[in-house]
Amino acid sequence: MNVFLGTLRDPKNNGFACLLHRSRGSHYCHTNDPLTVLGPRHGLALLYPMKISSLLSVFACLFFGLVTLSAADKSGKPLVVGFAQTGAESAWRTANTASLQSEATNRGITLKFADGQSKQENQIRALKSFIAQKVDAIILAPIVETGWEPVLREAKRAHIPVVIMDRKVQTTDESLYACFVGSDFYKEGEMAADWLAKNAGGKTRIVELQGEPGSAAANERRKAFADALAKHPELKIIDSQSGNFRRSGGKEVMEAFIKKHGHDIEIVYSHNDDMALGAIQAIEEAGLKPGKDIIIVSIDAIKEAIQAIVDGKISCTVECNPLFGPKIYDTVAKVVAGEKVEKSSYNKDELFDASNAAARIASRQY
Ligand code: GYE
Repeated sequence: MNVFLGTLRDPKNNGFACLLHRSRGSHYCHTNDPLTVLGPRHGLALLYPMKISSLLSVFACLFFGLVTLSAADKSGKPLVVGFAQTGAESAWRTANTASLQSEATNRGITLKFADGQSKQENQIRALKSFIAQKVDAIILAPIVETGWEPVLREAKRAHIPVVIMDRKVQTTDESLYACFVGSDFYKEGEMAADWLAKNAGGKTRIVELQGEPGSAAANERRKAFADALAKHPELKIIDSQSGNFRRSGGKEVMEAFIKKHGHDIEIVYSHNDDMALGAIQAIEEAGLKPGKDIIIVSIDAIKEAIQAIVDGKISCTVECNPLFGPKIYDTVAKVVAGEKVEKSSYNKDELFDASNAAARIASRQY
């Protein structure tokens, strides 16, 4: 039997977390990497891949009994969690799904996964099914912001807490969900605009590739960028359309923009990296040079986009970290246990450009 023993955290080491399991008399300690066996026969030697400081704090934590047990309800039964994902529109999304699935396995959580295939009605159906199955908690990554109240009310009536993950919902009643965990999309849009204001090098005419219409990610990234540009009247958005956060969408919309505006386009602001990478294809096929003729600023910081910075094709990408499996289940465990949690908790994101991309690419995990 595989028993989850707990999560060891080291606040001094970027919140480094190690998950401990016991199986057939051996202990397993791992992060998101494949299991690192800490069995009796192996002793300390196999902990070598971990940083020594982390290793010391693991034992310090054990010694002082700071192990946080999670992933079980009050009666000790493993948690059953329903996860309504938007779909698989981007590399960000795939990494997010993988993070939640692998972390559920690590913690012995039974995860009921529903792929919404980019449709709100599918996600609503999934939520209703989770409620009927009486899951312990629901994680919802809402494709759009509005239209959730009736189903959230059903969950509340059934006493099933809903943790909103990644994108926000708009409700008139905040008690309909337990809390929100995700990135600050407004800040991301602002960071992209600020970078541009400092580094546009005389280029001024912008086309915008918007994300999923009606999604919090697209709404906030759009508004923040426009608000920030108001302070820089030389920078102008000459056209804006949705590419639905997809690579194919980014390519198609960029082709149409090039047809319509030709050499007038000097800058692309893309709400995610997949669309930016699609736009690069369109720009190159039109015989233009991304990064030179047209500069590109984007959001997500997937590894492929960091590579595109190294290659000189993307100028900057603002991170939006999708790997919050550990954080989301820590939150779910607290909510299920009736503990108080922050109503909105934001991940910390940073910016990548030519100054740091090459040095950081090897350690990118998504
Ligand atoms: O930026 C995009 C994804 O909601 C933050 O959705 C997420 C966005 C992300 O498809 O790549």
